[in-house]
Amino acid sequence: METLSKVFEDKYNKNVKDCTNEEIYHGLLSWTKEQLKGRGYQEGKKKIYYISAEFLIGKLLSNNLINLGVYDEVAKYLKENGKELSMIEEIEPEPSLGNGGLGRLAACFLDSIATLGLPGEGIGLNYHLGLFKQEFKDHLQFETPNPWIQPESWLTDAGVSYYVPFKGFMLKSTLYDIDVAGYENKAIKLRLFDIDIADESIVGEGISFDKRDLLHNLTLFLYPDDSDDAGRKLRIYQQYFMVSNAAQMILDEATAKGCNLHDLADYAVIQINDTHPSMVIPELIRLLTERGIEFEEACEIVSHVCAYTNHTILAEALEKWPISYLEEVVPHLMPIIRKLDERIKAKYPQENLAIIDKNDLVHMAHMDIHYGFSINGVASLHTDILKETELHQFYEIYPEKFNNKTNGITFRRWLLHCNHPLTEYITSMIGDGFRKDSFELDKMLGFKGNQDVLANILKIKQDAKKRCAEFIKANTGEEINTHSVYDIQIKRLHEYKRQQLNALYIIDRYLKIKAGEKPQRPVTFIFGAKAAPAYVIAKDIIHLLLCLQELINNDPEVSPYMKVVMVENYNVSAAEKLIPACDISEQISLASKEASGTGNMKFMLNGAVTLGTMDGANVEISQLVGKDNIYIFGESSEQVIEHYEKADYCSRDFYEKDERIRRAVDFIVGNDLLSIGSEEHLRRLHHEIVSKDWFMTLLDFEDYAKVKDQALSDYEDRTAWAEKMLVNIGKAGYFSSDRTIEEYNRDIWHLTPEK
Ligand code: DL6
Repeated sequence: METLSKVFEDKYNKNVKDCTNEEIYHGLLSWTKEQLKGRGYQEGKKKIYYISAEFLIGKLLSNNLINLGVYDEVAKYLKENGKELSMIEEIEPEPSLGNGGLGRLAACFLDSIATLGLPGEGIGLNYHLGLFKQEFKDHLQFETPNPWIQPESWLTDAGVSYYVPFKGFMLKSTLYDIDVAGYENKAIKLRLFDIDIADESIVGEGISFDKRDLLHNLTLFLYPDDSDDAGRKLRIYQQYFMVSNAAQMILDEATAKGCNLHDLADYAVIQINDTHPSMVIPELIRLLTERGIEFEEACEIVSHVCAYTNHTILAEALEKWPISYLEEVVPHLMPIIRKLDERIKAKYPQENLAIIDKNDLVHMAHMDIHYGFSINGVASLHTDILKETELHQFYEIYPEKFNNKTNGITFRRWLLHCNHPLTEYITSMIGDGFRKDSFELDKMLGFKGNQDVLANILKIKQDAKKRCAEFIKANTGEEINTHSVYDIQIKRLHEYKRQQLNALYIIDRYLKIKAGEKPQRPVTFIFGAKAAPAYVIAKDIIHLLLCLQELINNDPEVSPYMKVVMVENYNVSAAEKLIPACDISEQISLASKEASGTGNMKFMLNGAVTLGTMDGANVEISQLVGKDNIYIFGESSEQVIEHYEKADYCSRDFYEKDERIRRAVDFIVGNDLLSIGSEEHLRRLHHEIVSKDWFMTLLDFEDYAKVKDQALSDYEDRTAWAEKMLVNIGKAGYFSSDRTIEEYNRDIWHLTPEK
């Protein structure tokens, strides 16, 4: 730690003992950046360029120290000098450069690409303000700016710039790099393009700003509110800026290594993460033709370089841009897109295969599928649904392009960093091989009947619950009972994820307690979620949860038996505190709608038991742990898809026929909640559930309540529950993103790892 001590002396002329936590953070930041550089970068002839509009990297200090293999040493050195690394971690601002699963997956993938020694880079945008900061006032969500870039940060100016052409003007980019350390391996770079003239001062009340002021707003926000035309066009500006920079850089790097452009596929493979980067296809074709390659050959070259990952089957999330918007923003791409479409129409005249449809909408995913060489879903059920239903017409013509890559999570962040006690315990039981070969976790299963091991696992969970209660107290002001069951649902707020189903269960339980049915053990229902600023019903659901929190936690007759807490400004750092403490992991999306989920994997790895539908990766979790170690409820994806096809689901029927459901739903607009919350929000939500309920909440209510009650009752047999925890931990090895990235490389990228 000599070099580290020297940093504090040189930078502040002080001994570490006398430094403030802020000074220590900044000293550690510059020291860690040096260590990362010293490691060197993964190199190789062919590189993977993972292009994504989101990289939800979270705080980086501790993760980098872990991957550099110096975490314990640094923590010990600080302790010896009277400082706590956990306090220093708190100083770091969180880069929230993503919304949820898709962005967090991209961050996990970078960690695994580096760890496996693959030459690669992430490419995205350097948003000055990450996903908004969420504040609760009057039981409502408000959004405020979320800056994360300080004068000293993880960003390094790469000294690289490109000019990006838009209609009538050019924008010059600046490239910033963030080094991502491999676990005990070299680093790779996350490359974030920016404009120097972005201006945070144009942000007005909340997060409002002039969406047409492109010269100042282009890289200001992750996902500008796209509920109006100006917001949607700004997205196209952002997306094109990202991919034009990426394409120029990729071609430059390849040519510098000796590529003659005809052989680009030997130098570069591009993973298009959802459709946000899809314009890279016509942009690469444009640049190749500018550099003298014939259009037909350029199409052929690009088709061997680009691969597409689909992350959703929600129709509204599959981007379709009006031609008129593209003409306005990137007119030079439209002739190329039209030609790409004509080539397809000449071969496949069916309307549902077209890139440009009869309403003049450009289907970005269709372009990816026709002109990419691989298309993958992110969990086995999701890929099956893509093949059989959503993208069936494409599967019929390109069966060889379709493949599944079940998502994964990096264990460095989601176990080693967020749960030191469990990591140390596992290491003491099975050695540290699991850190590099996650399947070694399986060895934990050998201790299934061992009472001491089970008791230790329960103790580790209990300690995590205590730490989590402190976090909740600080975040929400609520005191929670650490001997209650922690039932946790943390994820984006979306109707398909069905936080409202959980809310109805909470109301039902509240009514039972009021009627004298006192449960033997209290339950704490914990939520964390941000709603997209323009998503009205999602915000209404947050309002309901906050009103329930107020009502229930302040009712002396009920609060000893149950509490509700909604964590404010849920983000990666909050997830790291909540996940180790969870008993029951709520994964209750309507079957067929959650492409995969990755929170489900983080929870199981930390010894929570899943309560979920047969959706996304829950299906694979249930196959791995077996039915005794997971709680499954609700209709299957086949049944749900059939309801949609026949249009035979009517929520009002459930509401009218089932007294229990009606009482819970009507409670939303009863006097208890109306006296706390806003009538407008609560009535709108009530109406939505009774007369629309697009994601079939009421269909699954009865089974959900039954299975959840069963889980809560099983929790009382502490030894049997600890066995379920052990099985979940032991079987989590499959969900390491190292496994996922190995599969991407084996089937799609074909890179040679550096040893
Ligand atoms: O693949 C990562 C992640 C999945 O785990 C989630 O199930 C899925 O919802 C998410 N997809 C998106 C894209 N848009 N939508 N909705 O965020 O990807």
